[in-house]
Amino acid sequence: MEIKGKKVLVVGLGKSGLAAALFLRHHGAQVTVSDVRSAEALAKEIPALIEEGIAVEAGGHGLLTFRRQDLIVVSPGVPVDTPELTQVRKFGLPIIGELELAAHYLRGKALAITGSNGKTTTTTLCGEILQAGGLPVQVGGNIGVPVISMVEASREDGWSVLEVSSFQLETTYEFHPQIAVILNITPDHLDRHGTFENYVAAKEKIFTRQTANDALVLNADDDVASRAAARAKSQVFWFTRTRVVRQGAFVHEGVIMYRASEQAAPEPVLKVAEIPLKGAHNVENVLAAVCAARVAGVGAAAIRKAVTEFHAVEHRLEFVAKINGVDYYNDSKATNVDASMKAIAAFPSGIHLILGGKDKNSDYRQMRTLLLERVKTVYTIGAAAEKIHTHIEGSVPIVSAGTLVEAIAKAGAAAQPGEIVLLAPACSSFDQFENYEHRGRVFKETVLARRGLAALTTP
Ligand code: UMA
Repeated sequence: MEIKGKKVLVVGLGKSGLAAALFLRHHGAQVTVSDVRSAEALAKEIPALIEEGIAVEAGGHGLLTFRRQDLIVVSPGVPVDTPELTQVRKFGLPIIGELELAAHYLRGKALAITGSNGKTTTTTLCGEILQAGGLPVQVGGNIGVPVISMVEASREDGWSVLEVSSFQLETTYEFHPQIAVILNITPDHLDRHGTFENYVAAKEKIFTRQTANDALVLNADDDVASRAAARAKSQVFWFTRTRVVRQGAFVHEGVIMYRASEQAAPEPVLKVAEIPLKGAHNVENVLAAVCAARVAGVGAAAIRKAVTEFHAVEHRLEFVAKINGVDYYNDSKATNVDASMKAIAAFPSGIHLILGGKDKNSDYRQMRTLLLERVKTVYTIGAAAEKIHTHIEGSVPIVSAGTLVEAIAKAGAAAQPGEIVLLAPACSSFDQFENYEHRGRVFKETVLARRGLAALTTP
């Protein structure tokens, strides 16, 4: 893709927009950045951009600014139906995402992982396995490192392990990972994509450009993800906890096995009991990583070493502290209903569950049975509290807490030794926090302060 001398607009000045703008400028484009945030809010970013010769439009998107361009690069968080984008699309102006831009420049092979849940854990794990296997590897994408900022360090003989979201995939056209993984597809981000079908279609773009030389790793236990097989031109590898597959990874008598093809004998990789992560969903994540890593050429011994030494990713069912016999877990990354249910399913009973935040047009009614089975009390927080209350009323007791700090105080006071306080909010964080990491940090800091206090007051 030739960008030298072209007029390029970057929409959104978050992590992706900043990295994309600098990349484009360094490659000789005339760059403008447009963001809805005010100049004051962008005071940290603007001077550095001006110094680089990048123009900045702050405080809103101007249609004229959009119309003047040769190319538009959008940040993942910018909806594709933003009015200015809809307008210029009519004139045939190319609009791509930051991932698509990066795909044109990234050297070496890509292992891309998508799914509604488990992406961050599986991406991190894949990175560690490939590294243990001696392959040159870098990890990034939705996990927090814009792919465009990985271009410079990418190598022809190396791998980029990428967590990719539906937001990023929606604006890709040539993105072509040699290995693509779809972990699962359950309703999420319906506020952005409108319908579940649109969301699935965005996810499936991960393999649209794949050929017969590429591999698509799919969850045989997930109906929606499985259906992708019919549309793939690449070789499909399956992973499953519940059956035996002809090609892929599965569990046999407590051992994770990998089978390279129908003709090949299954080979043992590691025991399920050796996985150091909690929850059945993490067995799925490990199966997916085993499968992808074997396809990438990593041997079973290196995989076993990396998996057994792996620790939970921050904000993902992360153990924070035990206070007066109560365990506190931070699953701030559980930003949708399915993720929250997976976190609940990791504990047999006695859960004090903190739910709420910014609603994503989600249906919380699906949680009722599981709540009855395992949860003692729900503590609601944030903008979605009322809707959650209406959806789960009559299942378990609900305490309206308002804020996270208040919810921790109330749950901590009610929980008995042996019980769990779990933040698995089923919502995004943007009503009360900068992002889910911020929410997770507030949870951890509040819990740790409580532990300090408990230590002082316990004789
Ligand atoms: N903005 C506009 N116009 C709009 C909307 C937003 O100007 O119409 C501006 C905002 O004012 C802000 C900027 O765009 O200044 C934010 O852009 P962004 O939301 O794309 O955020 P980035 O900081 O670039 O982070 C993005 C991903 N964010 C989203 O997808 C919402 C990060 O994923 C990702 O880590 C990062 O790129 C690096 O790749 C976060 C996320 O929440 C973790 N992802 C979703 C998820 O996991 O559920 C998909």
